Amino acid sequence: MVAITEAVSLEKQGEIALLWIDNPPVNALGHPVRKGMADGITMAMNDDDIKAIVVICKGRTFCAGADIREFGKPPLEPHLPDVLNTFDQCSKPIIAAIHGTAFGGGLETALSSHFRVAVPSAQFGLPEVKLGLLPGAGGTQRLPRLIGPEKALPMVATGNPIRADKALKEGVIDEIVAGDLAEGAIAFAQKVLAEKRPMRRVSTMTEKIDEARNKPEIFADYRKQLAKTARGFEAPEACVKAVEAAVHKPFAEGLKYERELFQQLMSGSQSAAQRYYFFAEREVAKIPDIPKDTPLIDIKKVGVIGAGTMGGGITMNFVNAGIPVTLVEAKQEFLDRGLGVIKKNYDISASKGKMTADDVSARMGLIKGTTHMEDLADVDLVIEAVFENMDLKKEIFSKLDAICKPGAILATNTSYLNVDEIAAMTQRPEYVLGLHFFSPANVMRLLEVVRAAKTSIPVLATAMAIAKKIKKIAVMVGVCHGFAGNRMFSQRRRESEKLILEGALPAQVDKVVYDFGFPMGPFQLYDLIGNDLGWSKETSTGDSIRDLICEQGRFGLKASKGYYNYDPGSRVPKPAPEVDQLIVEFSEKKGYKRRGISDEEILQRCIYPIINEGAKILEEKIAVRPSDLDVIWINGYGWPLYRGGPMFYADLVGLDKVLDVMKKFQAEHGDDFKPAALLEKLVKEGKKFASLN
Ligand code: T1G
Repeated sequence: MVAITEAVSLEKQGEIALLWIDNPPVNALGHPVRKGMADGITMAMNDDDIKAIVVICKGRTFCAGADIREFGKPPLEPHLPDVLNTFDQCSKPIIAAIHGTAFGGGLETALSSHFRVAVPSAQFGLPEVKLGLLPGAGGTQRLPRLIGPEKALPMVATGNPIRADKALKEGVIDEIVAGDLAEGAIAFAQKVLAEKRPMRRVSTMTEKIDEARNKPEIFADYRKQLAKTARGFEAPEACVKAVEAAVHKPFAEGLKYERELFQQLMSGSQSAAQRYYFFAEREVAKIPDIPKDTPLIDIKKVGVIGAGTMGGGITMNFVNAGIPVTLVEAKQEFLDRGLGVIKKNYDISASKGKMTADDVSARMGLIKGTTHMEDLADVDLVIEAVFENMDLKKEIFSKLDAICKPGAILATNTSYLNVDEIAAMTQRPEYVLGLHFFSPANVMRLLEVVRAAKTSIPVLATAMAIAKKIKKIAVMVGVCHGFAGNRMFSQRRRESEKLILEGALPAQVDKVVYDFGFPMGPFQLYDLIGNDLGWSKETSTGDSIRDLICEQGRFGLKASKGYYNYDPGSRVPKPAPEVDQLIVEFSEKKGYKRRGISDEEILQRCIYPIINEGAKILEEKIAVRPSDLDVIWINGYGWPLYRGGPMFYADLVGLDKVLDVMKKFQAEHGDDFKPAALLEKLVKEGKKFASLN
């Protein structure tokens, strides 16, 4: 074994050379790897004893892509496209031997090789588009040549990976290797030599792209699909353009065009935001005072109290991960209804082919329904998901403390309430915390782990670990009204409701927020959530727009009318002039002189208070770092990924501008806009929120 660089070595086994890449944790194609690959191929080319080359990686995976940490820094030669052209032009067959995740530049390395073999568990993907980029080392030109543009388009423009069996079927790889990968790859290389197989340079393949040349509908149809799923994102369209170029341009020109598109995206704010988010999503798991090796509590059985929307969704998360759940409801009829909803959800997934009927029965078999809280005596974790009523929660936690075994973790799913007060109802406050799931709990990936004053380190570490097991993105937050996400959300709610009193109407506010990149505007969202959440006929005063529309039964989508009207069964909001009229009359009755409000003011009043509240949350140490708040807003509230989250966006706008606007609004609209001390401090010091990450 000869070391070529610190990350690459060459091993000779007879006439086969193995080019080993060893760059933990994911064999990213950083400079030492690129240089080692280039020099290794040159060495193998110059060694007459070597007849074929196997490129293979140590550790957990084949190259998982370019080293994202190098982006934004001056690129060091050799550049990956040049290295891969060396692979392509090599006169000796190169076999890529793949395990783990051949992603991005890793898959491009494999595509530049002449043959590809893989273990059954390997995955293949081009996730650059998720970073706001596109494959920049020939992937958009080689993949369509290998499998055709129709199959290449979704891989390039969505970034979703495929498994080895599908890769074999579509022709991405030549063989699946059972047993040891290195041995299998060597055997394959020997077969190639023995059979004198012709070199298969993907760059020279034309059959699949020739077939597509007279089918413009391939790209037209795909663009129609993208318009719905990738609204506002720049990278997916660039991906389509690059794949289209593979069909219409010679390889060298296509490479050049791909490089141009790559550099345009790399220099744009969307890719900066999406690359930032990639690391932000991983940072949330790193909590300064929780050591990585903190001993965890083994969660073998879970209890959920409440079989409503939240309790049912929470239950599904755990049984999906193979963890049995005891689901408690006060009355059998509510329990039966809750179990019925869970079963229906699984049946829908099965009807879509996402799981088999056996999967459905296996998961339902993991749920034990009961109306006796005593049945929670043997669970390791209980999650209370009952109505948002503090007295009820306190009563439940007092009972749980007596029923559950010592060492069982007791969690509340409350969205707002004080977890310290709930913990005080038990003799085990160190085992009490909040697990705030977002609705629908079996779909939304965000989970706020609410750290109460006395919650212990092992309990917190266990919560973060179990969250990962049930495929949630867990963000640690502290105790305050609404923790982090909802506390920031309430700022936008207040402003949206004030704006329609001052002169705007729901449709204008919603369009501004929708055009910014949210999946829907505030008023359409309220209709979706339900305008009657927390409202009751008995206590309604008729002194707010919300009260007035609820008194008319305009509860929202579920009533086919809210701020908007809805056709039965449709979620598409239709204008409700009667509501607009109600808004105008009510605001004038309250003495508002309605005025035209600019889209810019609407956007700033819906976004900047969110940023300002985020600054306060950081001051109070309710959140660990600004990027955690961005992860919360992207995963819990639909903040557009290509804008990086409220704190990233604030840095992009300029904190000095945000501060100036907040002060202007404070003068015009009062102390709701009083700038956070942290915002003032950062502006004074000429720093960004990023300096706190
Ligand atoms: N560059 C740098 N670091 C990376 C990395 C990468 N590409 N991928 C992962 N890491 C770090 C990550 O930050 C974490 O670090 C550790 O590795 C484990 O990652 C030219 C331009 C491979 C499926 O987008 O999808 O190629 O927190 O926690 O859950 O066309 O990482 O431990 O310090 O995610 O097992 C394209 C991104 C790049 C793949 C493993 N490639 N990575 O998941 O572990 S652009 C990607 C992943 C490109 C070319 C273009 C996942 C994974 P730390 P992890 P995991």
